Amino acid sequence: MKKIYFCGSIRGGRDDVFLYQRIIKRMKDLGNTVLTEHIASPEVFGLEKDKSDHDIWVEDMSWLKESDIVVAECSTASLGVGYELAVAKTLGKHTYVFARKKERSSSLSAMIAGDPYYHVVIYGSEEELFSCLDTVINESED
Ligand code: 6IA
Repeated sequence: MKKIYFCGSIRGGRDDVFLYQRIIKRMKDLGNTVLTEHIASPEVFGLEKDKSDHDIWVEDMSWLKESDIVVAECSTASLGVGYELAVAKTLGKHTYVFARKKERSSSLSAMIAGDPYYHVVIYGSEEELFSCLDTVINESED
């Protein structure tokens, strides 16, 4: 079972918050621990109001170091998620990046899509997303 650092957009926009909830539930149902469950909270802005940005960064960097794998849902672009992905690479974490297919390609930044370090999955349906998610989590078993 894995400790998973899940990344999803917060200040980048909350359009996919319910998708984040379903992804986190799926990872937990498979028996994993998700270190960053707050990403799926519709009240994240209220929950974090007593924490400074520095506190948030310290806590997140500590969870990132502690994690076994990193999973990011990148359909809503986020500066914070891009930063976390770069740090995850520096730390040598197995890092899986999911983004919805768009008509011609996806909206995923070329800086992530073009870096062979990342395991990138561009999915067409949520069924496909979950099937790939199950596979990558099993693949990453030590
Ligand atoms: O740039 P973004 O805010 O979209 O960055 C989102 C990513 O940064 C997520 O994957 C989180 O791991 C991390 N992050 C950003 N903000 C927070 C946060 N509180 N709490 C925990 N992790 C965060 C923000 C609350 C604030 C807006 C009042």
